[in-house]
Amino acid sequence: MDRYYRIFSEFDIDDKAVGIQKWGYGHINRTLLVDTAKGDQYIMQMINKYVFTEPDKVMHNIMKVTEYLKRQIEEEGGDPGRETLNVIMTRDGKNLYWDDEGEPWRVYTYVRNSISYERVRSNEDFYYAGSAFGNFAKRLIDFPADELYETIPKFHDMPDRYHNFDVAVEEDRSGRAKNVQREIEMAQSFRQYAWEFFEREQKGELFNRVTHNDTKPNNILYDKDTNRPICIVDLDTVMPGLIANDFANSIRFGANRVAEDARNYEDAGIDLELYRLYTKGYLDECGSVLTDIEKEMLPVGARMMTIENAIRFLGDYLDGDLYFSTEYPEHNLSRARTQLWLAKDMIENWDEMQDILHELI
Ligand code: ADP
Ligand code: GN1
Ligand code: MG
Repeated sequence: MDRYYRIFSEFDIDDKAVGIQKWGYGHINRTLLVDTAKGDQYIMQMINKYVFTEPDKVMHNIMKVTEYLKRQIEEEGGDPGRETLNVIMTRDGKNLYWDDEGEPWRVYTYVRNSISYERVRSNEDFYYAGSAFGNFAKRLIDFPADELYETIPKFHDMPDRYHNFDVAVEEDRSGRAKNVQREIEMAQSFRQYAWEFFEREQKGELFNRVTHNDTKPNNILYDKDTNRPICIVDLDTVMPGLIANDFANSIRFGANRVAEDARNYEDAGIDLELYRLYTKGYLDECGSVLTDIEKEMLPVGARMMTIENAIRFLGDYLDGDLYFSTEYPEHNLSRARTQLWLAKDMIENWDEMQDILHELI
């Protein structure tokens, strides 16, 4: 813990940490909440170098995007101190502090009076989750995507994801493959769905915008008093990407009938009402700035993102849990199963998912 106090003192804050605790349920970074003597709070995070091999590029993207968002928020008469992330610099003017163990740290102001949810509390919250990410897309619609680095190359490249999955099955580094033959077969049976975006990009029908790439509802901060979203966090994966993928991650995470890591995976399935509400919230905000094909592709993205996460979790399980943090040995398997069963259910409910989209566009 002493180490954390020392690291915090490297940032340009005229105050002193008096309490530091672990914060949030993210799978990637180490997130800490810092309480200070003056009664302020900060979020201090160690960026996971295994996942983000070039943290300086991550910070380049975050600085660019938050500066742009701040200008937009000011023009809208909003509060840039709360409606986007605010990076605190180090005493020597850097946006990252590299500690003596070679780990990169950053500090954000804590968005006061805010809360994030692992599971939304109500259907209404989920409508607003859709509108929050729709608003994020709309605000960034004119941002030049080529000013940003691709911080995790091929992040949502499905053919590449399947290639990596095949390697994980083939190598079976943890010796676990024999126990999950059924899951591997199921994942292989979804391969036919992997190509659609790739082919449409080749034809020029889909193209990169600036996207968040990790639109889980727990990356939204809601105002504790009004219950409305105020800020989108977790901007590490902000980079050029496809709109449908941004829409999609929320659906597979938040409109599943069970939690991402539930053990009763056979109950997983698409909650069509939550899917409808999120889609409505999303399109209410950004429908007017998307192309027709982008809108058509939203459910395709949801199906594809569910399969993507299934093969990532199952691949990591086979690798021996190297990427996602886990709390027990079968954690990644539980996650993979909820995604496989959700994907199966989406395929069975495909016509309904399409009909709902068409009612809304
Ligand atoms: P991870 O990449 O590990 O998911 P996040 O950046 O999403 O890390 O942070 C984890 C959690 O910390 C979030 O879900 C949110 O609850 C909280 N959080 C992150 N940044 C802030 C902030 N600036 N103000 C308030 N809470 C925050
Ligand atoms: C990771 O950081 P977190 O927990 O919000 C992952 C996402 C996955 C998600 C699965 C950089 O997100 O891509 O969809 O877990 N982030 C990265 O829950 O790989
Ligand atoms: Mg997060």
